[in-house]
Amino acid sequence: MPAAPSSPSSTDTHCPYCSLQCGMRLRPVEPAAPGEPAVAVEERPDFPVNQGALCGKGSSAAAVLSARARLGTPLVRDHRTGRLREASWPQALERATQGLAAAASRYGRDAVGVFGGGGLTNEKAYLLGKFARVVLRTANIDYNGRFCMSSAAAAQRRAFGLDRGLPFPLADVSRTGCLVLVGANPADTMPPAVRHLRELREAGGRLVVVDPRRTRTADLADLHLRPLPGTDLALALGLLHLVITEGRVDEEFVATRTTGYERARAAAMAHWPERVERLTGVPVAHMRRAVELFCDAPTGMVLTARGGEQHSKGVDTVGAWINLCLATGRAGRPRSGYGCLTGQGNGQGGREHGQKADQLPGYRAIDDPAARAHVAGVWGVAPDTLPGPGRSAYEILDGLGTDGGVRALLLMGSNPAVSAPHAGHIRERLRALDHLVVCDVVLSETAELADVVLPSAQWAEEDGTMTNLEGRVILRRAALSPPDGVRTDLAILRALAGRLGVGHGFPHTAQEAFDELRQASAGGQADYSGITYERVAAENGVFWPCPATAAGRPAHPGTPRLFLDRFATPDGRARFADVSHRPAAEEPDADYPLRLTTGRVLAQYQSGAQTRRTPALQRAAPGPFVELHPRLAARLGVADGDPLTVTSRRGRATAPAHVTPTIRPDTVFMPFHWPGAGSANNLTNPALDPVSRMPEFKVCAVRVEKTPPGGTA
Ligand SMILES: Nc1nc2c(c(=O)[nH]1)N[C@H]1C(S)=C(S)[C@@H](COP(=O)(O)OP(=O)(O)OC[C@H]3O[C@@H](n4cnc5c(=O)[nH]c(N)nc54)[C@H](O)[C@@H]3O)O[C@H]1N2
Ligand SMILES: Nc1nc2c(c(=O)[nH]1)N[C@H]1C(S)=C(S)[C@@H](COP(=O)(O)OP(=O)(O)OC[C@H]3O[C@@H](n4cnc5c(=O)[nH]c(N)nc54)[C@H](O)[C@@H]3O)O[C@H]1N2
Ligand code: SF4
Ligand SMILES: [Mo]
Repeated sequence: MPAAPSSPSSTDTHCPYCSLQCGMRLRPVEPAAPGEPAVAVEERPDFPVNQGALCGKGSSAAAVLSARARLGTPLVRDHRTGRLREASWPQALERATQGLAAAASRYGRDAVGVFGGGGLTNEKAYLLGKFARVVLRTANIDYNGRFCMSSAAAAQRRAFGLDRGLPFPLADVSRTGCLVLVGANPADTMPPAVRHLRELREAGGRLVVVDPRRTRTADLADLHLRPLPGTDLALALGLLHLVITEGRVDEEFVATRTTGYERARAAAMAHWPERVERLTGVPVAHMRRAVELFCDAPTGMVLTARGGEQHSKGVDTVGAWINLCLATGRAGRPRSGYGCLTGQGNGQGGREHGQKADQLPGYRAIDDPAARAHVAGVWGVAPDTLPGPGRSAYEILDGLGTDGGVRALLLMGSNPAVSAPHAGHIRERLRALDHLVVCDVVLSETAELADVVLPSAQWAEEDGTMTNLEGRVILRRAALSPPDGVRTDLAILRALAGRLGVGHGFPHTAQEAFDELRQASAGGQADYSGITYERVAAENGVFWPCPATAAGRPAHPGTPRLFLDRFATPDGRARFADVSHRPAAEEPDADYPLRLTTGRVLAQYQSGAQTRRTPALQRAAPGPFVELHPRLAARLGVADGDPLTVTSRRGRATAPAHVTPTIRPDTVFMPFHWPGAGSANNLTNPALDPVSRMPEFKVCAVRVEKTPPGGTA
């Protein structure tokens, strides 16, 4: 679809926040006051994912560009006072590189770590990975995407041989027969996507929502299943059991396009409906109804998000939902399939191009000799100088400042002091570092702990590509120049590399970085070599894989839909997962009798670093709360608004009660967007999935008490 014409002075670009990467237009305006942004956000109806619609975060995104909200100069920690003070760029860069180099020479190269973010552009993620492997030569680089869709990625890889959030454009969702949303609340987390759900319903399609809470998304559904947090694996097995016993297996699809069915079938047979009802709390009648809706429809999709994935069994849980799709032939066919709603703006591209501990650009495995040789060739280094796989995000954070752990950390695009599980412990670990360098646009809670803070330019001030939840590579264009005193992340990496003795290979422009990334990705699974800035702009995004073609040949069109002919496994068949129910890492007991689950609210984004600085959003969602059912509230003698203390084995959080019948009586919910006393991550359990290393954000055991006047319970 051609891009709609924009007025000569306005810039077509995309939202700085979530993985929809909604199209928007930035129009130059006279700043309302000195230091206020010189652009206004406007609709851009030609972008097919959001068709002009924006949520409140997108429409208020210009606020974070204002001088009031953000960092305007580098900061270094003063040895005498212990406080951060303003510094010049040369001073700050010198201090930053000295600290990194000192740790490497004292403890070895792997004692220097890099922690990235899924909000960074492809170009930044690529150069951050290159910086770690070529300049620091450390194995220990990982990113916050590990906390996001790593379980779905691992499960998709296991089943399909490839992982791309959605294997089809988001708009296909409105044309399927029955959509099952597992642990996803797009009405709050991706509001413009709701139009596709509405279109689905208008076209006669069915919607099933699986969530322990009756969310605004569940309100749109034909059927709402409310499992106990942490029991989706059992639920999916129970549904497969019914599919089998009711004779609804697509035998022909199973025989011709899959492997491993027999074991999956045996596991499902051990999860009979009554057993699953006991484990999940979902009545057998509701399970039967779900199977009826899913199998009676001619086509079907299952999409998972963090509710089903952020578990110490997240990979197996997603595997069980994929099994359901495979057994019913709802995969690798038009209007059918499994997909993951990725979360951050570039959660997808961020891992494809080298921020993940075990991956090189192009979605290549870092322990594959051919992959190493290819990427080393592009980087002009010997393959054996490239480090091997490093530790995962939580494991890096957990080991900070310890023997054998990371002693100096470069952090770009994440705020783990608020967003990591067991965050009280992680804040201690961050403080125990010899040296912490944070590149951010604001003084985040993590930047407050740093030795050096480098102020970065942001989305509207620089070019760069992002890969949205559909695997569509889109282009953000600079609409403004960065304020004085602020540098782009690309310029920061180039300066750090230069001071650490690598004076080349860190380009000046994002487009040069992208052209190198294309070469590095060529021949890999996530092949971007045929994608150019010009094409992305002209075609409203290009879906990977998109290999370059020989001169004179037509360009590759990109791949909006995957797996229609074959899956990306060596034999072309999808693999059933051999999975069985297991309990959460921490189940309730007499001391901690309730389940806590955590998630998001509409008006705040992640650790809140940006949205808490946006006045309209902060007014809409000013602070944390504890959602609990009226029956539980009555049992605890709690009224709406009463101050509550929530305690887990790891810590305590205090926040007002929000009494609502939309939650299960055995479960409480807290959003995680705020630091301080009400921070949900004071409580969460860092138990990791054995394959994806995803922490169990979505379930731990807690006690809830009314906070007595003047103190904690
Ligand atoms: N407003 C807003 N939007 C965002 C973000 C944000 O911070 N704020 N972040 C972005 C990012 S990075 C991400 S990853 C996405 C996340 O998007 P979502 O996954 O939609 O968001 P969550 O609120 O984390 O979780 C979704 C639902 O999972 C449910 N849930 C909790 N435990 C369980 C369980 O055990 N099983 C099941 N089935 N469901 C459970 C919760 O009740 C919640 O309604 O949102 C993106 N969009
Ligand atoms: N309890 C609980 N905890 C969770 C979750 C949950 O569901 N429950 N969800 C997890 C998930 S899915 C995620 S994705 C994580 C996210 O949690 P975080 O990784 O903390 O994500 P953000 O808050 O978006 O942090 C991004 C930081 O980068 C900065 N930034 C933005 N743009 C740029 C840029 O271009 N350059 C630089 N240098 N900095 C930039 C922002 O100001 C901000 O400080 O939280 C996880 N934590
Ligand atoms: S849904 Fe996501 S991408 Fe779209 S405007 Fe809101 S935050 Fe931005
Ligand atoms: Mo996320």
